[in-house]
Amino acid sequence: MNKANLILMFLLISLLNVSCQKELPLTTFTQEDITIIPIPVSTELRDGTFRFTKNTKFYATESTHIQLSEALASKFEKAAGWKLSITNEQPERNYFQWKKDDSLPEEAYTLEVTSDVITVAASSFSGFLYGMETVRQLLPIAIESDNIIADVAWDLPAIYITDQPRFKWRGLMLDVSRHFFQKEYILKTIDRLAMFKMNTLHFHLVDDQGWRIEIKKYPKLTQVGAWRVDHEDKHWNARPTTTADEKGTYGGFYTQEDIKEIVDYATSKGITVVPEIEMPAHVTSAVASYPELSCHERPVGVPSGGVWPITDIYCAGKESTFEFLEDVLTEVMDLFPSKYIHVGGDEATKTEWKKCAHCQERMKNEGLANVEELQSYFIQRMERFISSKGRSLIGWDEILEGGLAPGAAVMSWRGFDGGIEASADGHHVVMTPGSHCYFDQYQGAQNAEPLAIGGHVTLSKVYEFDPIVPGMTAKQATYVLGGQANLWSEYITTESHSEYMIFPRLAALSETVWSPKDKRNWNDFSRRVQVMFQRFDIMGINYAKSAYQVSAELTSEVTSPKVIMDLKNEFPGGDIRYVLNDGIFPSEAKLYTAPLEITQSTKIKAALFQDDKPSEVVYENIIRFHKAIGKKIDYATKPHEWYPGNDSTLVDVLRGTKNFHDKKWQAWLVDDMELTIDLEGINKVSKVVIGTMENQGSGIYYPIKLEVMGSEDGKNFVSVGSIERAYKNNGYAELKEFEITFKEQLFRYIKVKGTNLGHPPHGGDSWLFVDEIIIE
Ligand code: TNX
Repeated sequence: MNKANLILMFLLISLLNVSCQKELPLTTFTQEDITIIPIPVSTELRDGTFRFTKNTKFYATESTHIQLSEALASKFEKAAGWKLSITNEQPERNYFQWKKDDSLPEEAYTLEVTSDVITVAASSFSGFLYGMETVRQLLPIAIESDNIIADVAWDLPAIYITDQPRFKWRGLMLDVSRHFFQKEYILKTIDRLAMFKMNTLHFHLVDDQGWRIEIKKYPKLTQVGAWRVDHEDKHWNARPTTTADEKGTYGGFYTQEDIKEIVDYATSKGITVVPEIEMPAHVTSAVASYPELSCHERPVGVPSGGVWPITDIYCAGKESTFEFLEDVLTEVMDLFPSKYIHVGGDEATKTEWKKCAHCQERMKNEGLANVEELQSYFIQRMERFISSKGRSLIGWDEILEGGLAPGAAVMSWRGFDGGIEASADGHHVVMTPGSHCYFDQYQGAQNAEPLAIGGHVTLSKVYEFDPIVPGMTAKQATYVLGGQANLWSEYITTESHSEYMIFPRLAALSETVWSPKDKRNWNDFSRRVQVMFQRFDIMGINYAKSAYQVSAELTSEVTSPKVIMDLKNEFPGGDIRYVLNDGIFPSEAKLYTAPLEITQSTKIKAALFQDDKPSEVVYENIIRFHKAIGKKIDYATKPHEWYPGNDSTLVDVLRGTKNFHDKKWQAWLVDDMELTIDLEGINKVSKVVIGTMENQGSGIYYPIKLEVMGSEDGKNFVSVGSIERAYKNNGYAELKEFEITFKEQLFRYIKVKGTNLGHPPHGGDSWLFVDEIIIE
């Protein structure tokens, strides 16, 4: 090939190259495209577009800025295949820069994007980090990809954002005791917390079922206390008690090296790790390791499942207990630089303290009137130790009982009350009420969700959370540090299940603790979080889609019997379609536009449709009309005052759910149920169905006997059938219909007797729950 030909070929190849790298048009952005979560304080969309190309540079001179530049550059390396350069000389055009602005508060940032330059300004590391996280969320979702994605316009809108958090404690608690989670998962979760501008990981390292942190001075805590007999195949509350001589094989713990790695990594993501070392209760794992820490000093096994009440607690009398705890906390404080050290303090049943000579002597010497004051002595003593090391104690709201040490902070979990009380007394408070912040509870209909502990904390419920409670004074509000979600892990055995419980609820929580209250808007959040779902998809996060589940709100009228059925899902404006009775689903499904009026027994199937396809979980129900609807019930034994229902609860067509607080149930505690229904006329009767529930973890048991009797005059009854069912251990929440059928007879009155188990074999009282008595 001669020289001229060579040049020609070279030219041709360059031309080809240029045409392959076809220029994508610059994206034009609208307000709709801005979907940042948590929503910033102010956002001003401007004209213009910044485009990242393989030549875009980061201009960074300080080490923290270089570190953050590298973090974003590595995302581009994975998703775009570019190695963006970081330079300490100001480039001429198309670059990303960091500006120190000491006038901005801690954690605040401003972000200015022009078509040429991206500028993040802040006064602290966290501020710069959050500015970068906002840039990340303004970039196409492809930025989350670990594989190169072609033909992406890596564009950002020209924009000006000012932003800062509403609260300074924005937390998530991970319980790694009930189930152990690998270090790698903790690191991954830290990343995801930072993405939502959360800044606290509360690390629940100690509980009855496992001690999870290496303590050099007490090696048995992890040799013994980190391992339990593997009963993972059984429901948490149906696991047998283990003894001290059984070998534990389920568990794990973090070495001190692991902990350092976690803390360092968290620091690089603006996250403080607050360790929780429980005391005086929730410590069976420690007592199993060193029995002398308890009052009774008997060897015990590390429990494999639920323990209730919790009586194997630390002895508050012996000095050696306090020496042990001070040693443990010294090692813990060396590892965790956090201001706050969490000492638990919850759910101590103090029966041993009442019997223990050491505890009694302590009470006498210290002038303590009762065991509650002894708990207060315990916590106050730990508070003095912790504050002598320049740190502050935080504990669950039980630490308020019997008086609280002045410098201590309170985590309010039994509702908001503990936090209200503590803030009135000048204590700092973190709000974590079960009603809004317990991510171990169901986020959708119980029958459509993986097994959880109970309760309902839906996405929109989390979104309603506010750490400042109406009625708090302005002064009290200043003591509220912020809010936190707690993920207890009794029922969470895998990382993917843990993700399912955290996401998307964490997104909702982040907005409640970061964004100004007046920016909160459920409809707008619904739109933004659904874009976030696409990001989660690319990130491989197993998030819950429960907000797409269709549920029905049913009301009934019993006089001229009808049921009004209102179908909905959590996000507004959904395309819900349904079929009734023998309609074929989904092909014959009709668009739902208004509540349905149902006047006879009806089957229904409904779901949310997206692109003409129903979502995975289909709502199904059978509304069953029967002869007793609205009829008068004469109760020989009244239901308990906590579940009184009303005159027609048992004959209103409406069925209860596994959420036993749903007001569709009547319940009897220890007492039997006995009632008579007046059909107000002679009827042909051949079947009686009694709807019940079992949830042994919550003390609810099936009846051990049901008997049905009929009468024409209300005086002379004949027995038509009965069912006996002996108590059986059952770890699950279940709904069951007991059906008694008999040869058709003429009756006006139907008497139903349900025999309560009374007292379950392992002690306590039992509830008998009934939602409907169907007569056919
Ligand atoms: C109560 S919240 C506990 C935990 C359980 C949780 C289950 C708190 C301070 N104590 O030990 O795991 O309920 O929701």
